[in-house]
Amino acid sequence: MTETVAPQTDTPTQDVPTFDLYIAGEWVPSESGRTFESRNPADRRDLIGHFQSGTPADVARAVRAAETAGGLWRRTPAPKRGEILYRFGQLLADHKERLARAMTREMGKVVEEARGDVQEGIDIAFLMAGEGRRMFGDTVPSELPDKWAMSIRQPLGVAGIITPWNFPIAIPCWKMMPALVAGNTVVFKPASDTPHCATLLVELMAQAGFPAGTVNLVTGSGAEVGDAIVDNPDVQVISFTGHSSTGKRIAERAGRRLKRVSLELGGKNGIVVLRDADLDLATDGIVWSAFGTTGQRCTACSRVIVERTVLEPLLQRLEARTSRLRLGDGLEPTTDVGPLINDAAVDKVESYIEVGRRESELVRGGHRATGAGLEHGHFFEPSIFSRVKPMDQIAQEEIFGPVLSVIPVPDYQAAVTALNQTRYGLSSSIFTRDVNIAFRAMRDFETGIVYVNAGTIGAETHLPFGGTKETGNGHREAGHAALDTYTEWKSIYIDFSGRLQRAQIDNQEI
Ligand code: UN1
Repeated sequence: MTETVAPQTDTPTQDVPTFDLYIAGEWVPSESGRTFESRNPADRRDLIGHFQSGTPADVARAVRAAETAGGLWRRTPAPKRGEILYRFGQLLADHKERLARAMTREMGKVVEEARGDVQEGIDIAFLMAGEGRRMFGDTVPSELPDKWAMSIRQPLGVAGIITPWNFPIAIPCWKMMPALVAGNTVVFKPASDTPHCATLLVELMAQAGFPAGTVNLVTGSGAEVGDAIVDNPDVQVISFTGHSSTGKRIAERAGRRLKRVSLELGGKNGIVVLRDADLDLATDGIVWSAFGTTGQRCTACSRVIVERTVLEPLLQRLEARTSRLRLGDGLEPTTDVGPLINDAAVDKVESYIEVGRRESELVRGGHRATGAGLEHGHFFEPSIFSRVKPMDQIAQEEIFGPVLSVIPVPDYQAAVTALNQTRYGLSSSIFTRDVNIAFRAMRDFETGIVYVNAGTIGAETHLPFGGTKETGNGHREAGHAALDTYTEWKSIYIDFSGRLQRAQIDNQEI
């Protein structure tokens, strides 16, 4: 890590690299002539690089390139497209360690988790590569003799991919792999906090052999680049993961043009712990889900809903385990919890701590962490509130940091009510040894993902990922459900009878 204090200006310094946009198979500067910085959240003195501040004109160029490339790409047989995805997945695997370390440096998660993030990219690349040889449609009998009926998936055209910083390799891959294998081309706008990861990813995509123009990278702000992608009439589908308010705005703007929009938004994920649960196991699941990735996952657990009779023993375990978590640079092998992404995130967490202090009882943490080695980063102590009520503000709003609310309830039924009393519905979990209750929970929990005797994080790439209510707008990522976002159905009828046959009219009664 460099000790140099880099100036906070737009002027590239000599020893810090400047990265370009990737449009039509070429690395090119933005027409703006401006750049922005990416810095290490564990040590703000560490300047990673200067990145192009893209503009609407850059987006227009990228969309034109994607449209042009789409003509050939959609006609390339899907198994051949899949072969490029296989090559890309293998390249990700070959470069896993380098990417993981770059990720930790740029967004802070501990390197073991960063490896998992890259692995998720590899998994979806291989899964979608296989879709090149499946991509099933339906072949059904016609109601008329000598007539064939079937449906096939067709690509939509240009996909606008707008991604967050918390899974800077996995989430772009979740979106781009199904889009590409289905025959779409892509304009990719990564979060402004993680342009380096995005650049490394696109470098490998180019190396894997995606033809020029099929993948285009435009870095820059949401206001300049994101909005231009959403508003461009030649972008047919937008996939966005991020904040709910941004997602709603995107849906409104895109709705005016009847664009397809897939949204993956907030969460307020809860873990229910019943009196018969294995409390040590539950503690492991809660601590991992609440403080892993410093609480910055859409799937992070921010609420524990516990049957009152086991509140005290569970709290004791949670406090003991949390007090042993070591904060630090995620590249250090001793670190359990890395920094928050930026200053604004620290301010937000701190303001919720104040809210929580008024509403309930802070039993652990609650401060910015500034000990030795932490003074130049965005560190915050893992924090626990107890005796939280289901409708308290800290139990309702997404904090996206290491803050856990423990909510005591009298019984299972009250736990279900509390769990579902939120506007989000991404992930949930229950710890119990009672198989009947476990099955009831699978039925009763109003979330897109339910875990039994495990935490709320760690979804695998071959099942649908997404949530109910305000977590999204009904679409799912990952699994073969992901193809639904990036394709539309075409139904095809082939009449080989040699005469006019009228459906619904000429089909004889028998
Ligand atoms: C996210 O935080 O947006 O299930 C994605 C998980 C990860 C993906 C999280 N596989 O926790």
